[in-house]
Amino acid sequence: MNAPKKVAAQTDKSKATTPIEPQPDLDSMLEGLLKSTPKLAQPGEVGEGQRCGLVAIVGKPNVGKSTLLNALVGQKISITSRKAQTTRHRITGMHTQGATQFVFVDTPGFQTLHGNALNKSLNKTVQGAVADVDLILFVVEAGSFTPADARVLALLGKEIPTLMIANKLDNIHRRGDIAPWLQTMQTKHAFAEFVPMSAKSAKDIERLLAICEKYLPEQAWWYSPDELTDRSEKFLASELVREKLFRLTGDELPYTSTVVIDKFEEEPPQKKGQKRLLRIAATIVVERDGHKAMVIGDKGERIKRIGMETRVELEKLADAKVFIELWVKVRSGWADDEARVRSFGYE
Ligand SMILES: Nc1nc2c(ncn2[C@@H]2O[C@H](COP(=O)(O)OP(=O)(O)OP(=O)(O)O)[C@@H](O)[C@H]2O)c(=O)[nH]1
Ligand SMILES: [Mg+2]
Repeated sequence: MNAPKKVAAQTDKSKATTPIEPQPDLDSMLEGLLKSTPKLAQPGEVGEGQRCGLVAIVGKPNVGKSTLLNALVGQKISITSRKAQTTRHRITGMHTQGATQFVFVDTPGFQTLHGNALNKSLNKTVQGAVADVDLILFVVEAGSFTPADARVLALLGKEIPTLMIANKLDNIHRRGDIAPWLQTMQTKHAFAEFVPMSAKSAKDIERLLAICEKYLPEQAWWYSPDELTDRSEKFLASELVREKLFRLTGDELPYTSTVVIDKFEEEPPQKKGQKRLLRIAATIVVERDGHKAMVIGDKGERIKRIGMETRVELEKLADAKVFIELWVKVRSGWADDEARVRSFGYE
């Protein structure tokens, strides 16, 4: 689904892009960052007017973009796993706080290894997402900058303010090592600011929201303040199945498996006080017979667990009772076949 069109007003970019120089050591640099970030308005304390804008989250696979989106939104709407190439769609997540509505866009990790039809489609999604936004969060792993990161950076124009998010800072044990690295990052692109952080730290997320806020134009909100995503429950259901599949199969299952929802029916509550019921049937599509056996597992244990974990999480997310039935099908070569990639819901 497309993100909403922007309304006329634009950020005052001259104000917004004042660079913050990395300091010789991380602590003083973070202190500098903290001093430079305005406090967010508190709920109910509506300022001079509303602010609203689009913030794209981009980076190579597996740097933590979706983890970051979920933390910024305050609810899990984008699936994550320790495998690269988890996200396959552009996913919009909203966060409304004080007078400001942030509209974040999570994107697939930009692919540089294989040029198959699936990867071409994923890259097109990334390229589409960085055009016409107010701010870009370019995510890398703190202390690392590889050719794959450079290729993502090359997609970004100079005219949109871009923050360098050095994520997974919690993995860096000698913080002092990060300062010289940040210094070299200054030569890679005209970043508006450098934000070393961990997507898993609530404090860092709050700080990042405060930094992002000043780049958003003053304009009316696009969504009601309680909306969290533009994605449907049906979409979230298929994504959750894919997440459990990825997480429960370890490294042996190639990333080219996908999930198709065959049935998604909603029944109203039978009695007062009961929840509505979602009846779902989904097919996991894999490339080989061997993969099918892997997904099913010994005596069907694995597929049962995928279904059970999906149900538990979806029941919470959708506040409904869920019945889910899972099937596995083999469709060899689907990820190389452009028509089939499209028929499975990729752009
Ligand atoms: N230690 C640590 N791990 C993190 C952090 N952020 C994300 N991760 C982990 O990194 C892995 C990848 O996270 P994702 O959010 O799925 O990464 P992604 O960039 O969306 O990946 P793709 O969708 O495949 O491009 C997961 O195992 C996360 O738990 C962080 O700040 N610290
Ligand atoms: Mg992702």
